[in-house]
Amino acid sequence: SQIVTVPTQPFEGQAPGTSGLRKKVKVFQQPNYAENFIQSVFDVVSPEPGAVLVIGGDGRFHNRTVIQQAIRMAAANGYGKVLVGQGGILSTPAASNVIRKYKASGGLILSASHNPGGPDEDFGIKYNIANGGPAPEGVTGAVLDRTKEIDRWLTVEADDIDLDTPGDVTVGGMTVSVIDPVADYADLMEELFDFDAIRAAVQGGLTMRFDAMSAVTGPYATEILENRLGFAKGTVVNGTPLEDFGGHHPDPNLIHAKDLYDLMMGEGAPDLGAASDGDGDRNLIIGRGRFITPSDSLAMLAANIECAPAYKGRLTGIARSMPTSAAADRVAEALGVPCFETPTGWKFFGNLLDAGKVTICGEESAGTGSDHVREKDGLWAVLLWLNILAVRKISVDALAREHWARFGRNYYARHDYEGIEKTGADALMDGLKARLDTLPGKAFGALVVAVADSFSYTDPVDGSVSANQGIRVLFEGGSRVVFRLSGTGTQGATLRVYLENYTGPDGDLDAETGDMLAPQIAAAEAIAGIVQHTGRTAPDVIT
Ligand code: VG1
Ligand code: CO
Repeated sequence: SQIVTVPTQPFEGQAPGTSGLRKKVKVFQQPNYAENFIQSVFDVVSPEPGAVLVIGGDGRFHNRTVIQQAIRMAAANGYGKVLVGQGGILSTPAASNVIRKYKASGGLILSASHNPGGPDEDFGIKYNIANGGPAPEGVTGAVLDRTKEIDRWLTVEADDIDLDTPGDVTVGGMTVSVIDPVADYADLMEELFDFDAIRAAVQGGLTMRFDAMSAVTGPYATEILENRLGFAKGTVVNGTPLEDFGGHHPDPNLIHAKDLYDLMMGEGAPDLGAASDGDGDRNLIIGRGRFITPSDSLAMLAANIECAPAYKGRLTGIARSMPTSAAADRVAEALGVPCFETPTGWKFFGNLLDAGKVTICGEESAGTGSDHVREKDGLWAVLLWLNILAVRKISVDALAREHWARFGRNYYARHDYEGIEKTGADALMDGLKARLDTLPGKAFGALVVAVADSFSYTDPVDGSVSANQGIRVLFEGGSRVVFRLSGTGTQGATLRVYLENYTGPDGDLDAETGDMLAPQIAAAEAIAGIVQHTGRTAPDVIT
């Protein structure tokens, strides 16, 4: 059918950040704004005629509007087929799976992840490539360049489709299949894990609560945990995806999932408490009376991965982002497999996974995943925990204690200073960079700096270099502080300060994290001048 060319002009600031383009909904609602970005993606990836594109999102406000437009644009840009989740829903890991399973050339994932949703909140668009993973920097850089010169976008004249009815329709000569967003994903989980063992444990009294935070994982968790694994009805709470996530931040941390935390620390807590974020790629794990940091979770899952049928005898390596604690490194060493340290953001794991160099990866920001897809995967992590607990017949707390007694404990926290002035944030980072050479040998309280550098990563598969990925200050004895600016925020700047202190198996393994990190917190302030540059005397969020 007739292709319509719509003239446009570039917008400033369409740089894809750590995980796609994220802005306020109001910014995305400007005429041509989303269209410019989507067209820039299509211009860069220039799909083969007939190529398949996957589209889905976390269901937040503005999701359906952009999906309808993207479908028309895909038809005008030569795609042969679009697979779209019913209701416009696909969790990020489910989208990654659909891309891989149906051999799509790529996908558009509409999400601002853990950021709040609604007319005055956030929206986002991310492009994933044929391996199912986030576009690497070569692609995102080219998309940014294209957004700066774009002068037209392409569409077809066609009505909105009915997103709520499964089946095929035609838009501008292109087929659009509205697919069940849950079934393929749930089937994949059933292939990976020992559902019989988990079901038996549930029959034997294993209990849990899963908080979907009124975001995308509700339907997935209900199908898998309640329908397929037999957990009691009501195990999944906040299970209906809402456009504004009920007015909350769908961020599974101890602040935004406080109800879950309180439940797990109280009398009569279930065995496992878990939550996921807006788009379903993050996970929070809390045992009865025991919070597990994401860095520890990666290490504990890797150490016990043999419990899950799909991973038996095939752990080739572990990868973690640089700010993630070194707990996983000790497991890798014990298991005799390599451990890779990458910059923040899941896109850096893609090559390692494709090359078979690693099987499991994780980030301190509540992201864990494996080579089953090319995104981090919240429910996957929950199911691997359940699989391990069921097979080993052990509690979360006992497993953590056993782990630390063998490997030692990496006390860990992240302090976030959100929505600070960009000038102050840049001055803090620039000041740090300028002083890096002067830091080694200097003492801050009892801590002496061993190494201070700006993290640069050379991808071992394609040799590409990503510089400037955060400032590391490593102290003698193995503790450290890392400074980074967030690449996912939509307002001002966010400073992240990552703190880590290792205690060996013979040390105090059951201390308060805040106490164990006090020297590193004081050193971070002395080294970076956080109060002076941010005007804040305390972080907004501690995770
Ligand atoms: C944050 C996290 C990072 C994660 C990214 C996307 O990025 O630190 O580890 O990969 O969010 O996660 P930044 O640049 O703000 O620190 V998600 O669940 O928002 O897609
Ligand atoms: Co997310």
